[in-house]
Amino acid sequence: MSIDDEIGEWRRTHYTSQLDSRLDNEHVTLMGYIASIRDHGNIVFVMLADKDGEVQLVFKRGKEVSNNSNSESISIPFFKVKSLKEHSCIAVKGKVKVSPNAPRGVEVVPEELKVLSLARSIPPFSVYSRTFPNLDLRLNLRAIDLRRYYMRAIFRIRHKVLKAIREFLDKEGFIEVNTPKIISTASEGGASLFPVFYFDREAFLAQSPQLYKEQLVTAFEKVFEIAPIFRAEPSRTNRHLAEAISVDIEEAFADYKDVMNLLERMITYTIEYIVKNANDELRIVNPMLTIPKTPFPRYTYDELIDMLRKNGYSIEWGDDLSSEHLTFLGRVINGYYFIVDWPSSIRPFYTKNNGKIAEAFDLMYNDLEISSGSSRINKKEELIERLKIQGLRVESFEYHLKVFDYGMPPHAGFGLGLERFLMTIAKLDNIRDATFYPRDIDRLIP
Ligand code: AMO
Repeated sequence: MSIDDEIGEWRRTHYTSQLDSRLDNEHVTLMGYIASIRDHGNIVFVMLADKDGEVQLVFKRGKEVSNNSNSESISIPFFKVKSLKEHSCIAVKGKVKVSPNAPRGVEVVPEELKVLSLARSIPPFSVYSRTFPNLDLRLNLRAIDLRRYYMRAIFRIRHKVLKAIREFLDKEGFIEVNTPKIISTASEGGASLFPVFYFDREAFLAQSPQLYKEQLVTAFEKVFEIAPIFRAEPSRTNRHLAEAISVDIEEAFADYKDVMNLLERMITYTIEYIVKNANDELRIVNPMLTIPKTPFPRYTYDELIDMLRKNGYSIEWGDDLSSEHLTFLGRVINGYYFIVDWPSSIRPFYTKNNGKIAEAFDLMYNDLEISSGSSRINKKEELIERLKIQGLRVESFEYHLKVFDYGMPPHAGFGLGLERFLMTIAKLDNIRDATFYPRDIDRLIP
């Protein structure tokens, strides 16, 4: 038989984070889930967690009979306390007591208890466990996995990172836009597209907002979008998702050096914001986070090719850097750094170049690429030429090319992978922990 209660007229008076010694002897109503239970027979300690923190509840046997005149008496049948399981959702009305030994310096002695949802199963990890190696098991129970304080800290940092980025770009005069995610043509080359049925036609999920954000600079000059990008990445790595969040910006009357400076300032602004405003979370995930020094080092592609060759790697000019190359570079160069002036043949068709070298950059953190960007081609004929060189069908891009007939300003921009940036801030080994339900070649459910 279920003992679940209804919330009824009860409403929370405080979050656990608001409880302190100034509330000694006050009556409070708390709600949340049970983080842990220590049962000592006649006394049961329950840690009640809510979105911001936790507090200890002390249930004592023997004070459970009430229903008479004494309103101070406690009316909780002890079998109800004994039936509690971790993760159950409860509400209590009770009295705050100063208790120097309790985790918050206060505890709460409940006088009434509602079991709003009694847990039927207990996950195989505690909310206090920092790591739990079986990722599949965690992902199958992801909503509950996020109750772990470690995961909660990551997601709270994620929220603050987004807040800081929006704040920064707003101050810089950018406006936030949204562009279609169902599209007719590739923007980043054809290989990694997800096809979808679109009424009676074939369409694709957007790999990036690239062409649309370029078009938007004609009217707004400075735009940004924070939205999903879709990549049919068949590889199983710790840094690729099939659905990721990209922070995209595009700016008119600017080149790649301008947007590199902007990106560098955006990174440091965000990290400074996190260092100042996410103390509790950093203590759990990355207490050593420091604000990186600027300017970030800039290496040309040529310099790195030389460095790789001198260290025994065989690489032809024009080859992309492989994960093996990046692993080596990440060991030699630490923290954030730019790789600039790439061969144009390995950059997307819209990248401005002199025929050989592209005005393009990647922002790296050790061996991890977290952003890439470039100056863009703003002349129609040049863009048509690049489409042909890269073997793309010019007709498929007519809708985009025609915008260039009406005065397209010089412009530049970048895309920053939110989950990858979060990996650097929260020191994550696996990108899957930077997102709720990672989509990859093996995972479509939940
Ligand atoms: P690019 O393809 O390099 O550039 O993507 C930009 C950034 O997005 C992130 N990213 C990913 N993150 C997780 N999983 C993936 N599969 C994945 N793919 C990309 C990376 C990467 O640096 N249109 C250009 C950007 C621009 O020039 O404005 C673009 O999409 O952090």
